[in-house]
Amino acid sequence: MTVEPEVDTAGLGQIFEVLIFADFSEPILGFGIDVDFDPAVIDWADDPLVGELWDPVFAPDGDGLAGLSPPTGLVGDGILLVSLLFEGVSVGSTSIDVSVTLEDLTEGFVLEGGVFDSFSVVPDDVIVPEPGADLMAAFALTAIGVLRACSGAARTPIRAPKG
Ligand SMILES: [Ca+2]
Repeated sequence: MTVEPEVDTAGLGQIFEVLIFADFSEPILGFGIDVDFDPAVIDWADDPLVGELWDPVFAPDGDGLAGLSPPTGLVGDGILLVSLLFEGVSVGSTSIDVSVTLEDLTEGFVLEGGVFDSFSVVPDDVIVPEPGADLMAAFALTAIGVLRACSGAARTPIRAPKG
């Protein structure tokens, strides 16, 4: 599985999407996962959407991160599992990772015969930077703009009074 946030850095209050894709070498009939992140840095902005190749199913832990693909299962690369919406809630950085709770038998990747497939995850990180960093950059750009405007004005020839 790969975790693919649409941004590397998210502003405070910025809502951004994170997609989770999987490669299946054998047909997978259903999946259930958990998504792990630091809730002090980012938080859910909306309910997750299960990829359109799956039928969303009830997840006992309430996170909605589960889908089924009856009757033949799904096989192939780059299959979208879920689309997530997060919001930056405080300054910091967090990894976004995927895991499976072993005691929760609705989580994992189910092969024909009801056995679970093994899996690996490539997590990713999202940073919520200090808002001051953006303000300083904006101020610097404004200052450069003002300097340019001033030097431009100085180059404007001053008309000599007629007469
Ligand atoms: Ca779950």
